[in-house]
Amino acid sequence: MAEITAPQSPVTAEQFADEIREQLKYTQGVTVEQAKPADVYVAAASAVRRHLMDSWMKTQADMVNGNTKAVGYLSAEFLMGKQLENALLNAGLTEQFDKAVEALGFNAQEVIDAEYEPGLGNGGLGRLAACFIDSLASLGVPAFGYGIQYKYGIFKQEFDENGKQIETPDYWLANEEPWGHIDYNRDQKVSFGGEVVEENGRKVWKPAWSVRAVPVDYMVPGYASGRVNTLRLWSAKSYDEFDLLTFNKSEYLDAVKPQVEAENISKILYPEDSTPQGKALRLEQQYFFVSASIHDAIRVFYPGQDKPDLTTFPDKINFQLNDTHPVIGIPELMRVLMDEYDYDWDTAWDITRRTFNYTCHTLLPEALEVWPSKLIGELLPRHLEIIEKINDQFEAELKAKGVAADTIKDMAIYTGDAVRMAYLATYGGSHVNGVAELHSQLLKDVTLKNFSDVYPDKFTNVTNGVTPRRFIKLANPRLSDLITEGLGTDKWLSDLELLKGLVPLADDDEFVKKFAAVKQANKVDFSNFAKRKYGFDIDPNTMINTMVKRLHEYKRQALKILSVIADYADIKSGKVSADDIMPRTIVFGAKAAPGYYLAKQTIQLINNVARVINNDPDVKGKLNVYFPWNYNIELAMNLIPATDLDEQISQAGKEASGTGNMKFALNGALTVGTLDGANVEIRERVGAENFFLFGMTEPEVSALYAKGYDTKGLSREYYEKDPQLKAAIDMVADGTFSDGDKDTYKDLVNDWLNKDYFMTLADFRAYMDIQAQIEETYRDPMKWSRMAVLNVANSGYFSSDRSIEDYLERIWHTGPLK
Ligand code: CR6
Repeated sequence: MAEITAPQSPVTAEQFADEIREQLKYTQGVTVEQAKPADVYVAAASAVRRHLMDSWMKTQADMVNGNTKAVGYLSAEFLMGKQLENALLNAGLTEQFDKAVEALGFNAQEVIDAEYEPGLGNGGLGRLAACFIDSLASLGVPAFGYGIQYKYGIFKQEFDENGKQIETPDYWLANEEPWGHIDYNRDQKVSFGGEVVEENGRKVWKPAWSVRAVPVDYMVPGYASGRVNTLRLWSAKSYDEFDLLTFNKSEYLDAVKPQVEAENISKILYPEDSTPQGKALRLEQQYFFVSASIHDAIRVFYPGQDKPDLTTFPDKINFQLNDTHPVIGIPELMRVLMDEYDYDWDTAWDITRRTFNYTCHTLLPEALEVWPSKLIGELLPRHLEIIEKINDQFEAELKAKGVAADTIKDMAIYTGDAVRMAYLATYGGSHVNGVAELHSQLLKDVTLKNFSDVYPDKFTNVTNGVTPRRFIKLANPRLSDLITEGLGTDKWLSDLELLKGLVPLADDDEFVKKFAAVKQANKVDFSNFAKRKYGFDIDPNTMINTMVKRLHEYKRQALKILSVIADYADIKSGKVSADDIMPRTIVFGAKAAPGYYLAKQTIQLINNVARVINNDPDVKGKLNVYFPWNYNIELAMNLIPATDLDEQISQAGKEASGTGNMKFALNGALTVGTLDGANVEIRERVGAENFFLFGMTEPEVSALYAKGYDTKGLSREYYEKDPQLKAAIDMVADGTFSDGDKDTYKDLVNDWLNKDYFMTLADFRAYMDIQAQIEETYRDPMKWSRMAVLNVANSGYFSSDRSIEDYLERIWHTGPLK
């Protein structure tokens, strides 16, 4: 019998059933007989919250009274996923729940399915924030997640009859949401606009309008740590609900205008990912949650004090800036310290610099936010003054260090017209980190090179990670059981490096067969899930080949679909017999930003390739493409454990890290990928022989740009020279996937042949070659499964617990609560 260390609650299933009954009756006012699964879900959520309450209060008290510095993770996105199963796991109530719900006459899965998934993030960055607060709690480190409770999360994706993406609003709060507690008594006032005047020799900001920031608190239970941290998401409310005078004149809409305007601030998550959004509302959102959070932290750590000693603030809490979105917090803390608490500039600067650290998540220069000075001046006039002064001080410092004048100019935080938030963050905080080794290196060598030359010690790396609780234990219970059996303990769930103990089992045929059986059972489950949810008929006896991530040119979904088309063209032209093809099911999941034209065209193409191929008897059962819409965490948790082959095929030097790659490796999928982001480290750990590497490296990419690849139209040469590539592109151009219409994809085709900035065509041949090698390997099931076991065994490093330990050591210099 394996050693079990998972949390165990003292209550029995009968007691838990009584607690659910009680919630149903006294809070919701429904009998068990009247209750629907959605009622039972709310009742169970409330019941599990009660179980966590004492730990939550104790964690907060210990945090304020103890002397362990806390972490404030400031993030515009927290992509949490459904909460119930995770809360049950961490409260030790999973089994009790299953039995209790059944005893009440319900199906546990139906109750779990009743939860609506909150989508308060775009993709990797938001999900990383969710993994990080899970790990902080699991390690017992006192922490707050601070963000925005958007009323509408990332849009819901549908496809129309032409395969085009349709975005519909995601009103996730349409039904009762039992997890967030709205704490009207801990609100904060956040102001905007107006002007700065001099009064008695002091600068005084006279704002024009204010909104009320109301916190909505979510518990963040740790796994086996006894700790529960807080995710505090701010919701914007108006101070002037309603103008009665206007209302009485029957101008109803005008009467609610101030309310609507104020509440707009937390209305919607910007559906953008790695592209700029010069929208005033976005800056309002950023300032809104950061200002409220800073004031909140002062309230929490200096309770009841009018004149707190804020020189100790950086010893109470360190704020991590998750990308540039919260960087306005730097001038805000300066303003609070000087204008609200009377500190002089130098003291305020010292406190600020010691409080903040910055994580950069991109290499695309256009994704580093730059705000027009005019906009900041209108919205936050006092902050613009402070930013100018920070810039003056910065320039003087650079001069004193002997930096050349034109370099100083290149490094300007404030250019007159604009404010560069990444530069402000780099100068204004203690540390800057990238999210994978290659990325951190490129930040130092390219993106922030001048800064790293002057402040080399500021720069560090923390490779991303994912939480094994959600992405192995909850997503893949079969594999979890097998790992526990193989290791003789379940301790790996809080110490993922223990997976290394599975390495010898890759040579144990019995174990490898069990492992393959787990994968097969997961594939059957996924096939059923896909039938139920999408009406798809996925054959679980084919290789499941997955590409899920935001749709972006640099990620190169186009490369994948072109390879599918090339295979299809080979069969249609008789060059290859369908019988020789290894049966494969290709599954895509991806949302495109609503304004991203080529990304949306790619979605349309994938959908139509799926339509044509899946209906063609010539390739039936051999080559299938499915594109389940609205990719989200629920779909990820069902698809990842069922995947044989994962695609991480971004152009080298563009994907900062990737975190999907880690989830797949940990669930025993093999990866086909470029030397990019965290792929590099995954491959290093799982072994080059257990990873399908292809394509240009980052230096090769740079060299090809230098030759003028995208400016001189060099991609066309690849098209001309490679008949297979030519056939695939011609098939897109000739209307095969658009009912004969040659215009549907003309912009996409034009881009491939004349620009192809992300070098899809240049990597095509290498990609086709590696796919041939993959097929050959897959035909040997034992070999494939052994490789998969070694992927799991050697991926323990990619736990977000390890990432957080690196942050603790390299950046935050704090640890678990005593
Ligand atoms: N899009 C990176 O592109 C990384 C995550 C989390 C991203 C991705 O490679 O894994 O952050 N960047 O670090 C941004 O969102 C700016 C992402 O999710």
